Amino acid sequence: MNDLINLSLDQVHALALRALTVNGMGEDHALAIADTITRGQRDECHSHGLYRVLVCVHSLRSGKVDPQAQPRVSRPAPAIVRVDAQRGYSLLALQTGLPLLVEQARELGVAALVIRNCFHFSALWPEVEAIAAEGLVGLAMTPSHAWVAPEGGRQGVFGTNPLAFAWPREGREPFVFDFATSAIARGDIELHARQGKPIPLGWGLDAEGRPSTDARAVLEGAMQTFGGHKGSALAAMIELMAGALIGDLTSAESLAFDGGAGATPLHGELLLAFDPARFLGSELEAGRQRAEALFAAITDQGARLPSQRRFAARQRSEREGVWVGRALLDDIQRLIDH
Ligand code: NDP
Ligand code: PYC
Repeated sequence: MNDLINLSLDQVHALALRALTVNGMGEDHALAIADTITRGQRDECHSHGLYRVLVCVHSLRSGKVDPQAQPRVSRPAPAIVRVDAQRGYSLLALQTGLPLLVEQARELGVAALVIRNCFHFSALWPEVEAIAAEGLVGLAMTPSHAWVAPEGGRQGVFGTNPLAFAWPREGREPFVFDFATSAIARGDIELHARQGKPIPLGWGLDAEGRPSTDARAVLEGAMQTFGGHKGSALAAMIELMAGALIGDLTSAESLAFDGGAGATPLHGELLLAFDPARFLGSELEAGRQRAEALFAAITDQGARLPSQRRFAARQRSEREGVWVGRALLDDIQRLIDH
């Protein structure tokens, strides 16, 4: 039986930090990663919370990641901030680039942050929420490994390619969505496989291309896109925008680089920031009110906004801590001990 253990957010952070640093991750990277993992666990995003410690440490031990890499900034055009992560994890590069992105978006109205050459494991909502916290509209996307078949096909071409968006709101949480363009994040299928649970039809195909509810069979076969051809087209767009356009690896190239190591994908990320004040000028307040009318039209009929579940989990976790399965804690402890 997988008992649940209650941990405070400080305990989650300390555990992640320890597991990363004893396995050789540089202090600055480990802190940035532990922060993001703690946020994921806090918001009950289980596929991108403490579970990711296992993947990050496995990636470190594979020797592919540079645990001390220091990001390098360049400015290929006024609206483009580029940060080369130098084959380190993405989050230090993000920390370096975000203030520059915000500055350029305020100056020009629109700006792009291009992160290249990074190992990327994390959910994108913390990244677009950070943009919205500056009063800007944010959009982020990234490839991963080619695990996802195009609609009508049966072999992985696309990554699970998340797309996240945030719209700032006065005095309240932003409007945020963040989802994989596959039917579900791969991390969620991995969690089902760890717990021996079946998955719903529509998430993936087995190695023979047959729809399957067996999580392990799908991990060895191919995942499916969400919304059929629509998710397939969005996944292709992300390969183009956050791969070919920014001069970094596609999901197929990332998987080839991995060469069976099972490490975190290596590729790039594209983040865009839009300044409503620049778009709207004297009409800024009217624009805000029109957005609020849209949100009210959704919630007034009982539908919920994306991220509402997450924000509620955040409040609960800050009050009561989080519940983590003993099996996961034992696996993390083993990575600390050996
Ligand atoms: P989900 O399908 O669980 O959720 C996607 C989004 O839909 C969330 O914003 C969620 O809000 C919202 N949502 C869910 N149900 C409803 C509803 N009934 N009404 C309104 N909104 C709803 O996510 P995925 O499995 O697709 O992705 C999970 C995470 O995995 C993401 O954070 C993503 O960034 C990450 N990921 C990262 C990858 C990487 O390469 N770095 C690759 C793939 C995924 P809420 O959270 O409040 O439920
Ligand atoms: O859950 O699909 C996923 C994922 C890929 C890379 C990081 N998370």
